[in-house]
Amino acid sequence: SRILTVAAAQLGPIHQADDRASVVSRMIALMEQAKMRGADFVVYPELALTTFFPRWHYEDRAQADRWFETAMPGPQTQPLFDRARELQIAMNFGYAELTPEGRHFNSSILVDKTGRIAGKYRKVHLPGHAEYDPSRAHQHLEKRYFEPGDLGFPVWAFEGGLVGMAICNDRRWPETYRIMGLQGVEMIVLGYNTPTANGHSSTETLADRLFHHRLSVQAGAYQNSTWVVAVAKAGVEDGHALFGGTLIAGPDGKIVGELDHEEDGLLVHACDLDATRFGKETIFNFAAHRRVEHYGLITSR
Ligand code: CDT
Repeated sequence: SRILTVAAAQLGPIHQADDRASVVSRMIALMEQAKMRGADFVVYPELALTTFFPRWHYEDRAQADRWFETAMPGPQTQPLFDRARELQIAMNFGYAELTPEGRHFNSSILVDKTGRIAGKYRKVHLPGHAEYDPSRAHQHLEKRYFEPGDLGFPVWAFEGGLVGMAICNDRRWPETYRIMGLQGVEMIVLGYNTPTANGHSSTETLADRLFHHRLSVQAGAYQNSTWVVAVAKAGVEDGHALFGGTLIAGPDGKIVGELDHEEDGLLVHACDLDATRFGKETIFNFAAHRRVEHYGLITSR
């Protein structure tokens, strides 16, 4: 067996007034607990350093640039990298990326135990809308503040396994998992910020929304025989609720653990990467069983 002990590090709410230093110190506290519990790899949510700012409409979109990082690590995130290197723990977290060319992405990075950035992913599936929409109970302006990711869905040889990343809404799309599955992925890490209420529906319940979250993650795990580590930013941010549901799904699609609260907290599991072999060599042996001659429509429209 090849064990990668992972700690899903859920963050509770981050309000607009919470500065990066306070968030980084919360992340370091979770990292230290993760290390004490034997974790090799700590996984934080989407946009881990800030409030979920796409809920706020800025007429001048440049005003949203305060939520973006222009360097990684930068002065405020360097302590997180330093502590990870001291503790010899790998990490993944999401952040808003502003490139030197002025491009904006919803990004996620893999940082190895030496503190080196080993991989970067930029969110491909951006939900929501680009203009203020009065018909919605709340705004979800990811299409205003980010452009779609331009790096595809790579996987990396990382901490003894093949690891890939996705971000939030990506988890609802089977293509996300399959592209990584085709590269032999053994663990997908994904962070999310999902509103507790559907901005378009007053009948969809929290239970419905958690069901769709689990359904998506479990199906992706099973159909590609991979571990999936799904980590929430949760709780009520400046009056806006995000659900929890941080969970780890195994390569058979079963949930091995799930958090039941919306605060900062850890879910630790020793994931056997060799447990992905069975599915990959049998029912989901892609080379033996896929029929790509019938799949053309998926990429042509
Ligand atoms: N952050 C993110 O992608 N959230 C979406 C909410 C979609 S509602 C416009 C999600 O799929 O969870």
